[in-house]
Amino acid sequence: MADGPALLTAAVGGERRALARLLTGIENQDPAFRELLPRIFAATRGAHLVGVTGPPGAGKSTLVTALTREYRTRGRRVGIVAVDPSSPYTGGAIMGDRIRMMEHAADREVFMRSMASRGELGGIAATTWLVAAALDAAGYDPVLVETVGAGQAELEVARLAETTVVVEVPEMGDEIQAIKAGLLEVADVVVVNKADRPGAERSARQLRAMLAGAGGRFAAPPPILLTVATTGDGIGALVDAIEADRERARSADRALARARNQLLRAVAERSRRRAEARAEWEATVAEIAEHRLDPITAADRLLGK
Ligand SMILES: Nc1nc2c(ncn2[C@@H]2O[C@H](COP(=O)(O)OP(=O)(O)OP(=O)(O)O)[C@@H](O)[C@H]2O)c(=O)[nH]1
Ligand SMILES: [Mg+2]
Repeated sequence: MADGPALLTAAVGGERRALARLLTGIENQDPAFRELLPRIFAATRGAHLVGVTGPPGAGKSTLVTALTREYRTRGRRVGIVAVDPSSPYTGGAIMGDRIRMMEHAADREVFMRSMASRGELGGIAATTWLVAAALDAAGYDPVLVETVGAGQAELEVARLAETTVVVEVPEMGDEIQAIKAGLLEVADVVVVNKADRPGAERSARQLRAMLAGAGGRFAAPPPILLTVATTGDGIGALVDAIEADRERARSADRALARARNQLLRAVAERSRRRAEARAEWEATVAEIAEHRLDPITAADRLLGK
């Protein structure tokens, strides 16, 4: 990477090709871009960072497209990050996302980025939100991040959003319940999409009961909205709900919780890398396997305590 600062300046100035190159550098965790991170953070303009997550096929991409349309009518420039699902049964989603997003492909005020999740735990969450920060610096607001809420890594991505929209659909099978419960914990707004299908109202009632049963975890239970992403029904109200959450997301306690999560992720990831890079890593692993050393003492030793 020749001139990072110049690239950042160009990206912030609105050059789409510069922005694309910047995002690639961030995504690849290119060491040259490491130095740029403080500048990128300093250049952010306070965009609303919105996560859209939910089970495979719930209509997240269609919903993001519809949200983009609505935000555009409100005069907003929209950044989109789609974290490609790594699970095999959603393998067709990359193509699907591209096709749906073609509606906005010619719109200069919309910037879309697809990211490979590569199944690498820990790295994705941090990288995704750095890409979102770069889109913020380039003047996009909101930045919408789509992830499949299927695994721990994806849940971490959702947790790092300012406002997390959890997308459900009517009449989901029982096997989805576990995912649903895990996802609901990170929801600021809940959407029952595909409300043109039977059972949408009933699903909304069930979700309301689940959220009420969660006890004191929520200051106030998240709103539950019905949408039909394919027709745009309910999308205006959804944008209103997301906008209403923007201020709440910036209250001191939520902002601190989010920052604490970001820092925890970064510390965990960096100490893991540092430990793994030590020459005695493999020998230490063998010592633990042979019960000559316990893992806690080993970790202290590797991290230089
Ligand atoms: N009937 C109906 N179909 C919908 C609605 N929203 C999306 N769909 C359809 O549901 C299918 C999946 O939509 P996607 O937007 O690709 O879903 P997704 O959650 O992004 O899927 P993955 O990224 O693969 O997890 C597509 O065939 C959509 O046309 C809706 O409100 N009603
Ligand atoms: Mg999708």
